[in-house]
Amino acid sequence: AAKLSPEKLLCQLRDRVNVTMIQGSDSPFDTSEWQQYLPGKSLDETVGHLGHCAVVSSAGSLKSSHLGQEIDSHDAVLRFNGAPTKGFQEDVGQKTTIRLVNSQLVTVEEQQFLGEALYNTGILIVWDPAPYHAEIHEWYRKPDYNFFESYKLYRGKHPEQPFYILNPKMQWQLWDILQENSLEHIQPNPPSSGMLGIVIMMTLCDQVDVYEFLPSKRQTDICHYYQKFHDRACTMGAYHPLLFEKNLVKHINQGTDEDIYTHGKVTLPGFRNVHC
Ligand code: NCC
Repeated sequence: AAKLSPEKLLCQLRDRVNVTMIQGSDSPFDTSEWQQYLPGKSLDETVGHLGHCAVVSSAGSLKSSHLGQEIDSHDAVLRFNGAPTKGFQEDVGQKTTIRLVNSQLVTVEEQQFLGEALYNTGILIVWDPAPYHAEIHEWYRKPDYNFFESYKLYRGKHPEQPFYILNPKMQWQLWDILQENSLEHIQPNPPSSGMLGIVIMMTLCDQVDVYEFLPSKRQTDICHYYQKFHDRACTMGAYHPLLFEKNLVKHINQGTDEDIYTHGKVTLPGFRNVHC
């Protein structure tokens, strides 16, 4: 597969990746039971028009980065899974506008998810790995992790907090573009939360700065900035096609290599600023 130019690749992402949240009108969620749980407002309506946005990976290389102030200067900040701000403000900031969580966390770590205050700030979005280009009904019958009950419990406890379910079709639309632009065969597993979060913010914001997705000079085998645990697979990928995601993001970066090296920072245009 020939590599597309960065401009063409941005157009492919803009035109082929459909970022949508499950709505009460989407069968099989169009039941009175689901109506009471799914948010009434769309994500667009909830966030409004966003200018400069930041996506903060959970990488260990954020440690001692002192990027907190810079990250918080953005209009909106997206974080992942259980990544905390408390105690780490100096490096990762304290603003959380959106938190993207995977279904494994919501299900397997249900006690923490329902109990820990860190989840109560901002807008929550949960996603679940679906079979390749599966119909929404097929996915609904057999999700990777059955997070639906936990979602409902959380909604019952925090009815005022916007909490969306990402429409699973997005992950494979994005995966197809990753595969088409890679010379190797990619394992058929969905993109990481990191890559999904980057594309979600590109749909909502004018400009997106991504921190420590492409590792800086602080690159380390420490998996997360908030844990002591070492595993190179966190940065390079095992289940998720992380390496291919990072190559693609590098290709469409509009910032400088110096910014990657010193800040682990990549700058991407929002889709409304992509002209095809
Ligand atoms: O680790 P995780 O990811 O929560 O990290 C969020 C995103 O940050 C980017 N990242 C992270 C660490 C690192 N050293 N380099 C990075 O680039 C990645 O883009 C990553 O997606 C996930 O994607 O949802 C993931 O979730 C964890 C785990 O389920 C959650 O943290 C909840 O506990 C997965 N780990 C395990 O299952 C053990 C991880 O594989 C993917």
